Amino acid sequence: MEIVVVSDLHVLCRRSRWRAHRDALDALAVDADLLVLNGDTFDFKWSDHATEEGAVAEAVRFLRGILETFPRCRVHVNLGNHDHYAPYIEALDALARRQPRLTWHPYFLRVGNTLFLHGDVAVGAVDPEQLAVYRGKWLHKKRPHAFLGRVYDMAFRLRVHVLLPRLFFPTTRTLRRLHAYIYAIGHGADTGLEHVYFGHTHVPVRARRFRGLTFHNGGAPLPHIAFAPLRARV
Ligand SMILES: [Mn+2]
Repeated sequence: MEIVVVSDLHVLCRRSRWRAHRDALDALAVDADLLVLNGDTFDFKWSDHATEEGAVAEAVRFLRGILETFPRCRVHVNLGNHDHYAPYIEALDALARRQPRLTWHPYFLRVGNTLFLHGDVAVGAVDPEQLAVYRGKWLHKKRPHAFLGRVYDMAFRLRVHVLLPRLFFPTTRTLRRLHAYIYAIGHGADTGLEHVYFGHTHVPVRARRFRGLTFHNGGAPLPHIAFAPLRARV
């Protein structure tokens, strides 16, 4: 089974360069059996839409477009923190009921020897209860004032968004937390798990071995950060 996985597109956020990578994604996913959108596919916190309805409608259009572009491919959506957003979840669930090729889960997908999860357990939420509490804060998240958006635009020009994740998410600590969470949900190496695909940290991880598992993170389509959709054969 050919699987393509892509994380942290942050569609809806003007700072994301996802459009520049769409052709590469399309080329990779054209003959895939499954496309995994691995969380923060949409960024409702930093959406420029005037209304939440507008933002949700654009997200649904994007997913419909994906399903049309890859007519023989199944599409699985894992939520991340930025799209663990109640109005979107309702629309996503409604779409999945109408589209048998589309499935979704708030936290993860296991296929054979491979686990896909967003990776926000890296903030320190190393069991399902802690992660649910963290995600709960995003369900009805209000958008910050437009001024803060402009501050972030400037911070991006200064590459703060490149430096801070490396500070907050040193890879060994991230992998230690992912490892703890994976065992807490009962998907350890003892169950035949070999590969873990995650995102969230915006720090690329290329097939790093850690305590019996191999971890992969394709980065994020943000300026000055490496990004690539990844291919997994399961
Ligand atoms: Mn995230």
